[in-house]
Amino acid sequence: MTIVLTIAVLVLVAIAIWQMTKIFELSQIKADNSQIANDKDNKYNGYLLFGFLIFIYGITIFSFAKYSKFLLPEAASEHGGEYDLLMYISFVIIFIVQTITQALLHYFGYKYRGEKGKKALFYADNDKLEFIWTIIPVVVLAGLILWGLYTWTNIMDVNDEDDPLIVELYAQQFNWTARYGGEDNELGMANVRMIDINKANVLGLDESDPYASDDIITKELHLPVGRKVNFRFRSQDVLHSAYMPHFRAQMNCVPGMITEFSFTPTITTEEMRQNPEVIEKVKRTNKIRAERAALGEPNADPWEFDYILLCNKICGKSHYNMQMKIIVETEEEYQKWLEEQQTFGQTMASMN
Ligand SMILES: [Cu+2]
Repeated sequence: MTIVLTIAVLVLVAIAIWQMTKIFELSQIKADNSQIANDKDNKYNGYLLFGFLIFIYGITIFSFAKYSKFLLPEAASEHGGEYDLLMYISFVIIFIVQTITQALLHYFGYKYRGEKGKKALFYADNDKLEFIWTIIPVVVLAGLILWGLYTWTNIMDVNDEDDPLIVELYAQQFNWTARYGGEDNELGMANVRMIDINKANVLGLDESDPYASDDIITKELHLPVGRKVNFRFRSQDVLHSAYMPHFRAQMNCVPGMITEFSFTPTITTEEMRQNPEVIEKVKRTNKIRAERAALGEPNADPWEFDYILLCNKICGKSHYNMQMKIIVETEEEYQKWLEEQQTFGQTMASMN
């Protein structure tokens, strides 16, 4: 409400100033009513150009200083570094080109402003110049694209080398479920048509499939550090997208088909909590939370960093809250946790 009122006041003040200038103009008898820009106008507009240049540089510096802290911490997966490097190099190139071209654009706009008696030079073309400004972007863009394609094929190569852990991520409005292959590391057959809520067969596993009985269904995603994980994604209802920002991983979950993605986690949750950027972020968040607690507002409990799986497709009204905790831990911790979980066979047996 305050924002609406503030905007209304600003608009009214602007209208008032505009009206007053008009009255002032009318009161000047010897006003120059010509619509053609004179040297003074052109010079004035030239300076405004410089003003605008300072504005865009200023807002860039301001954004770097103020918002850099919201960037993700170091990548927690093997391929993440490669991905980040590609992005940062692209950023740097865009930044440099943008800084130089904007300065030139605004400077020449000022330098060649209209002046009485000044005539534009007719200059048809210059092959050498055109060659230079074509070949430089071609080389740079081709380089970026080829490097991007190379990185993309590397990242998207889902194969069974290095004994990967097989995990299914199952999406539905509005939660995630994980399924592990169990002892045999092999997922049992599943289909949404076989979902049987009465028997707690929430993922539609084929009860007659021998691979299914040792599958483990969980509501938390535990991953052993240093082991490759091959994810299979399914969706029950609409398009979802499994987004694991700290691992630089995202894959759409499409009803009626299985999509795949693979990565190797390299940093445990405990180690990531010691990362200086993460410590800073936790500190900032908990400061806000402490303020909320003092005011008796909700969501005020102290927060501890955890990796997270988010839905990154707007899939319905509770989309914003479709998330699952990811815990990266040592092999021993992971095995210990796994042993505490019930297998699908055990769940079924307890239902009968
Ligand atoms: Cu979703």
